[in-house]
Amino acid sequence: MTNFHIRLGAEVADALRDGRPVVALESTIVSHGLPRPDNLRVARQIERAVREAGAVPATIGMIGGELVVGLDDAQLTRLATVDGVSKLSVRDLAVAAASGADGATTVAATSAVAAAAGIGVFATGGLGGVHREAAQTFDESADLVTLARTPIAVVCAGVKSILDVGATLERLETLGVGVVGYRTRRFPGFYLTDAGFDLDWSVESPEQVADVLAAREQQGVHGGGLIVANPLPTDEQLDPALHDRTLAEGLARLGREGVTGKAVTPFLLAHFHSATEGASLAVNVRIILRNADLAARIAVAAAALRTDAPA
Ligand code: PSU
Ligand code: MN
Repeated sequence: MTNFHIRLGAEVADALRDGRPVVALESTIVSHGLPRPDNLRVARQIERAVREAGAVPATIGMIGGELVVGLDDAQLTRLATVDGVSKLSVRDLAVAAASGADGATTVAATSAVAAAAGIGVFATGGLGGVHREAAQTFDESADLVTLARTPIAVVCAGVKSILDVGATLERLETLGVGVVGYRTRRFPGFYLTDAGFDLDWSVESPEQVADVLAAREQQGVHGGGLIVANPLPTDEQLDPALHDRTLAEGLARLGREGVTGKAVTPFLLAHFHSATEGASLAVNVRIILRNADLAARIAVAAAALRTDAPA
């Protein structure tokens, strides 16, 4: 293969051409973040949530070396069910393409590809961030530095407590990535409503997020990403005692089993899913569906602003 251009799914291509709302979705949560067989069912549910809120879903991944924005159902099924799907960050995209690989894109890779394709809003569950022990291991997700240079709004429920949340927020500040709480001034902790840190800014509506994006573009000063942190309501979070117990066990297993590098995040997520007997999975699914809905409403508001704008 020598044509390595990004392929747009037909529906996504039409929507982008017509200026209709599109929401990017990542595929690493499907291949590496959620257990089979729930992963495929959930991947389809996420796309449905985007549609129900009025936008076109564009799940991003690599099929046989081709980067696809708007995977069709057969391609989504392939990434959810075939063994040997690679986890692709930004640096892997070209090598994987030249190797003809099947791959799932992380938040970093999805953001970069979505922005390159002209998509401005992205929904996921949780971002990668600074790992605990990062002072020794230097393990910090490429999600952070990629968002520093990628003009996209990412709707997420913060970062998981498997990470060092405080250090992640400090790095986001250093890197110049905007962070706003959606109807909150507290940063969410994915499974938990509140990770224990204050935010400087909150927004109250999808329209207000669309205004932030319009302001960024018109000012032409800041080209980086915006994190829209959307917490679960407290009555829907994972039981905090169960959460703390499971986390302590998972971190101990990491050390005992010598897990490092890009295997760390999938390992801890799988530990949560099995150790909580599905409770964390149910919470994870609620988070993603809520984020998909909010991202779609932001994309709708942003498209309306573009239409209303004087030429
Ligand atoms: N956080 C989650 N679920 C996930 C991930 C993060 O709650 O599945 C995935 C995302 O694709 C994210 C990646 O971009 O893990 C981060 O991995 P790493 O820490 O190796 O950068
Ligand atoms: Mn890492």
